[in-house]
Amino acid sequence: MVFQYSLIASCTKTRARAGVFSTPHGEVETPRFMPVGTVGTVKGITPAQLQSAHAQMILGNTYHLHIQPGEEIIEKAGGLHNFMGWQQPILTDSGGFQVFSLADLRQITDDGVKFRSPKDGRIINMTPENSIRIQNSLGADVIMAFDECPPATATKEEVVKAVKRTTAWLERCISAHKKPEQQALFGIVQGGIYPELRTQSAKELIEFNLPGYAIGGVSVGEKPELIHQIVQWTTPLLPSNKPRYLMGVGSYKEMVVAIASGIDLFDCVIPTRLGRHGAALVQGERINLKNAQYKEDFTPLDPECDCYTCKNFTRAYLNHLIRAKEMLGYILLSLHNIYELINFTRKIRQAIINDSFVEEFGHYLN
Ligand code: PRF
Ligand code: ZN
Repeated sequence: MVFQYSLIASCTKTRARAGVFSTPHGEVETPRFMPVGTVGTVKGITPAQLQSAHAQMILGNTYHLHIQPGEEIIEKAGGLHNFMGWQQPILTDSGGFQVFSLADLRQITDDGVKFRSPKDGRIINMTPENSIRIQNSLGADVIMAFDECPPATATKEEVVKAVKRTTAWLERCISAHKKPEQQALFGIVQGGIYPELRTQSAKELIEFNLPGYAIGGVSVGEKPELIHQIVQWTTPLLPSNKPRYLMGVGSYKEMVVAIASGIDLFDCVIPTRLGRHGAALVQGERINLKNAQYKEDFTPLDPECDCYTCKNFTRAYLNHLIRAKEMLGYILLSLHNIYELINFTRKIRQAIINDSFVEEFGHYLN
């Protein structure tokens, strides 16, 4: 059945679980990291390369795709899958985070968010109805509710307001959603660093019996310990028979802590952003390939990694490409970084199935 979450195995020592989420464009084995393809491309990486990195679901952004090229063009192309040549699952974020973090001159009301387009300066009115209409045109398998994500500096009163708005906006998202059979609408829990507000938000959202739920409003500048507490507090409040998605988180420790609480899905721009800056994730550490120490290092980037980059090229070659500012260098590093984070979640999934999650990954939990 489409949008079904099937449990495959549960860890006996934590709330970690392995599952399969089915979508119209195929299955997503969870827990899993999802690469970010903001403007309809995972920067520098072809769909074939994404497949070779075991990507299953990738992200797109309503905010960016609405500004450029516009959802009309993507709809004419037959939807985002056809437009970008990716026939596996896609999730689009609602813009509810990007308008708050990227747009300037924005004006937030109960109706929605008005902002100036960074492309041509025209005023864009992003509302729950508009976000869902755009996401219906883009045609992703999973679409996200239009939420209000307050910054870490927000006062408690502002977070109270954001929780209220997020629930009211969810109701409007559900009414506006024209394709519930083809596209699963996920709700997003807000509530900042306040357990009682997280509880209220989760309780209000699960009343709508949506096919999946996300935790938003984390990793917005608060301390890592607070991220862990929020996730540990909120995740068990979400239905266990639906996928759970922690938005914008993709560091090793945060993912392990979240998985131990029952999170299934993650996304983060970190692998491609690091790659574009000449850096790689190697056995849990960030290394800068521009460093002189790699000039004559004829070993693979990560000898234990099976990605295309590590199987075919040396650190010396990558060092040369980055120093020469050759685009292949950034591409090969991005590809490795994506492979690395997806593979990290694949290894965790296998450990959950073997019931060795705590033995293998428990050191991240301290
Ligand atoms: N809401 C939405 N997208 C998001 C977030 C959110 O709170 C976050 C928070 N880190 C990342 N992406 N809609
Ligand atoms: Zn690699």
